[in-house]
Amino acid sequence: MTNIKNSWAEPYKIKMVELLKMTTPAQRKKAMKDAGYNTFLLKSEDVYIDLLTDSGTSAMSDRQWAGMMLGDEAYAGSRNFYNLERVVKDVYGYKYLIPTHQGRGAENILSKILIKKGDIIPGNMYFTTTRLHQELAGGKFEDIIIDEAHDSESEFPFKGNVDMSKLERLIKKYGAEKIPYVSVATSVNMAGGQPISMKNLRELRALTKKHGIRVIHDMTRVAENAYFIQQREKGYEKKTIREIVKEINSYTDGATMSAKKDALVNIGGFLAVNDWDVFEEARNMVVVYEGLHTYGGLAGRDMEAMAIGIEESVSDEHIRARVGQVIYLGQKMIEYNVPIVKPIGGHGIFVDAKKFLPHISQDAFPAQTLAAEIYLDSGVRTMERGVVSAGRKANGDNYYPKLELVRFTIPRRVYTQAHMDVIAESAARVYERRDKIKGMKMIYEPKYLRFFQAKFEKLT
Ligand code: PLI
Repeated sequence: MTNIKNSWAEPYKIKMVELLKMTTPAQRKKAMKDAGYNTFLLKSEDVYIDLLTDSGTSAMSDRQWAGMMLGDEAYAGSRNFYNLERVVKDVYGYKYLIPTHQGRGAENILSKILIKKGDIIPGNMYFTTTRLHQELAGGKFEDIIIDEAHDSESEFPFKGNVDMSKLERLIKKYGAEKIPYVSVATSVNMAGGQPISMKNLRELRALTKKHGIRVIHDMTRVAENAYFIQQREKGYEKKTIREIVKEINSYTDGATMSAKKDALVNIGGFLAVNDWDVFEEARNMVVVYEGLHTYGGLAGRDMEAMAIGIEESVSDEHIRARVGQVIYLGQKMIEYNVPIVKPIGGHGIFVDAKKFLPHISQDAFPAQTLAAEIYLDSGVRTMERGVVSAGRKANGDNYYPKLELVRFTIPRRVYTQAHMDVIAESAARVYERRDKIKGMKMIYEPKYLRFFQAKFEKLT
């Protein structure tokens, strides 16, 4: 009896299915070449299992779809806005809400309000759109995540933690008045979906309070972070995900949210703050960039689906199955000796392309190459999270991130365990023939967020 596992299973059953197109190797070869070896430029109908992102790709529940029918499409004062406002206050604990079309809409508004030219924004690793909005507003991002986050093999349980000594050094060097806020993410995306601990958040709150610096939370995947706190941090074993999420948020002054992830909707986001002055300015600015402050670029039905999705996202059963599926895939990859970032994170498996393809230099884009090879093998679409995503500094030099990763991102409530097996087998097959794989050169590079639209050619 003692050997019987206590498995998780999905806390839902399937009511409708979407048929997938299977492709031949020849079709994939043509599609990949036409897409300039950039998985972002593939047509979705040429993809079998789509692990490009967990953003906006979740399956909504029957309740969310029912909520869509209750959309109040008034230009001003939609009933759905007030529902969303109530849920954000109740579940997340922030006082004031400004809806936006998605996360970067909130980042734009917040950066414009809080950042002045020459300001420094410390953060626990960059995120592409977040850093770009900080830079466009005249600020400079400084990485203050712990060193372990840059090491794919470190098994430290909270690799999303802020290194307080790095933050203290920045405060000393520039002065607190040059730091409008610390940008702290839960489930740090670029580190592999790694969590920050509650203890670290408490320490961050204490230090920033002493210096009068705000903490702004990128809460895109806060519920997944809460799961790791529940599983790994002493004192939180018996707390619910909902309680942990609320406590995390209580150590911060405001948040930007891409509701397309945790909150289980296909579009939507928001800015939420506790400070009336920031709210007042944001409420005014949102009219310029998104729409009136009671819809912010969303339809009433989108806000209703989001309000319901937020409630579903903090259920313990949901999160256990969600992260459980990611861990299942990661363990399969480990069994096949595929080098992945450890510990396994919350929203996907991050394969270490430097270790997978050690013969390809970072200038020949090992992660971009590997993402293309996985697609060619099986029609599974992944994405680069390495030197292409990192982009260029203001002086034009490339950023060379230590982590050169391919992200196998798992959409929520979409794929089955059998899909996970097929994905791991594809990674293992490509790993077996890794020595024969050559790198690529970039033949087209757009100015902003180049990873979305860049094109490549295979080196011969
Ligand atoms: O894609 P948006 O504009 O709704 O959200 C931007 C955004 C902000 N923060 C974090 C941590 C993200 O992961 C994020 C978007 N992520 C995408 C699209 C992804 O594929 O990971």
